[in-house]
Amino acid sequence: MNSDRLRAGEIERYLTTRLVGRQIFYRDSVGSTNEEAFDLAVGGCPEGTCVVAETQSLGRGRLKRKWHSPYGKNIYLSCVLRPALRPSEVYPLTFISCLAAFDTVSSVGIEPRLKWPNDVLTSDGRKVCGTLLEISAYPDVVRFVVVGVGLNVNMGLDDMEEEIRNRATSLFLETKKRFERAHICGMLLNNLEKYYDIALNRGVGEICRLWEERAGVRGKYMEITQADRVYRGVSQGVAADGALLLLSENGTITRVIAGDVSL
Ligand code: BT5
Repeated sequence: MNSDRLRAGEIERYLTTRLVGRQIFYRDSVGSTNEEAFDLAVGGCPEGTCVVAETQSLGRGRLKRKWHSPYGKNIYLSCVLRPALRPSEVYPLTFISCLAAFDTVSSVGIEPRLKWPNDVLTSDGRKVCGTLLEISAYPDVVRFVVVGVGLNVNMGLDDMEEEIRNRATSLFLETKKRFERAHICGMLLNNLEKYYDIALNRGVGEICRLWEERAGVRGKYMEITQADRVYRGVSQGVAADGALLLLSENGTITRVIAGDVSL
């Protein structure tokens, strides 16, 4: 199974989508699949176009953090979407990738947890997947969105750098089974389209509702760190635009739209 490849033809065998993944660019090595997808989007590629890679030398998280991308072990995927949304409505699309990964992880028998805004963890708090939404927009309309997903599939402890060894995991580490990445990737893309369709047909507010339901955050005490401050309070759930609502001790409700949650 170590020799499995993510090639488009392999992934297509598992696709049931009409849009997402109908064109897949397979790369052995890239800087970042998000960057490649961004360039393809600027060049006018069709909606649903994806880039997958065996490794990334500059895989990125939020705030220029590094996404560790050992060769041939995991899924590094980016998908171009062109939703007819206003820039202010686009943030909840982060949740479609988290929900898609959540369902994919569940389907192999692992119980996942969602962590606001962009992580999928296992029940002991280890990160199995991170997602990164990048946007190009005019003042009044979205031009395109790149949805990036890093899902750890066959990565073992030896494949991990020190920085993440205590906080990351993979489908393999959780189940002691190796997985065919093309199969996992196909399921992920099918799920991505399922949630994208919900966002388009029922509105992004419905995506926020589904995310909140799966995450079970309502009523939980949370601390959210941003570069220069910490928000503390009891979660009142997620607003229709994706902001996390926190009730602080003095009774005010704060809308938080970025940051890291301490669990
Ligand atoms: C994320 O950022 O979690 C978003 C990760 C998105 C990665 C995908 S891969 C395909 C596409 N192309 C890209 O260049 N990016 C996307 P953030 O919430 O900021 O979390 C980053 C933190 O996660 C790091 O600082 C590490 O602590 C941890 N981390 C890095 N690599 C990891 C890995 N492979 N597994 C688990 N945790 C990791």
